[in-house]
Amino acid sequence: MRTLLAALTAALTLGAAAGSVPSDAAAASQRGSCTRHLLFCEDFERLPRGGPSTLNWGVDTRNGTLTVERDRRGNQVLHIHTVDNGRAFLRVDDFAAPGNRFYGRMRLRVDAFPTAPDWAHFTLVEATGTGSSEIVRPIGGQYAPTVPGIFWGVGADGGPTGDWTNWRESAPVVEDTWQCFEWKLDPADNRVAVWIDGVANPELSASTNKHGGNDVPFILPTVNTVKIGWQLYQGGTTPGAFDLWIDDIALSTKRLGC
Ligand SMILES: [Ca+2]
Repeated sequence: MRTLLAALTAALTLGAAAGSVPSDAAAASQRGSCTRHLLFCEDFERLPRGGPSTLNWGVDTRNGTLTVERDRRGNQVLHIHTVDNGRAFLRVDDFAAPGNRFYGRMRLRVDAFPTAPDWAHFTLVEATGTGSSEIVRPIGGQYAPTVPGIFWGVGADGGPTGDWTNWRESAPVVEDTWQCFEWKLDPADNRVAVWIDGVANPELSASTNKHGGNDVPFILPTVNTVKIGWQLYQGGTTPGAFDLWIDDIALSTKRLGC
């Protein structure tokens, strides 16, 4: 089994290096990616196509839809569609990580990011829980008209640090391309970290006294809910609707890689 896993890992790595889309699409269509012990996993392979029907996660939408689709290779993915400032999330309820420390991983392709209104702000991953009112947003971004550009940034809202998105010019978004996003939430120093396509970006991070909000400590909640999808907060967007595809979602006590 170990040899098989090693071979699979090697195959996946080669696929990633070759830039196939997504890297394990062919393999995933046959065996799925939920093969290890994980806190949560969804590869969409066992779900009927169409509106999601599962007991493993919930749906949180407003002016948005979630649809399980099959791509050209037979791999199943989640299509997220929202209109203007709508939202559509897959919601993991009753989540609990040992020691409140966990990693997340997903593959993602976004058709187009907002170029209006100015400072259009979007969130793809949100973690909430008890003990702190911070709504932690490890994966999100913002259109910055001053650069101009659209950039990823760690953010939060709802807590003492306020509403902030620490977008970084070192992390420009890439449209219409499958990428792998990983994040970590660690109660040690209340640290948030992000990797894109396996590469850590130290600017995509937050910790107790180093974050993008008010000058007060940033404290992670004991996470019991994780939402993955898309929300944009301002109305009057360009484009008028948003489409993205997500696959191979996993939450784990260990970093999974891509
Ligand atoms: Ca899949």
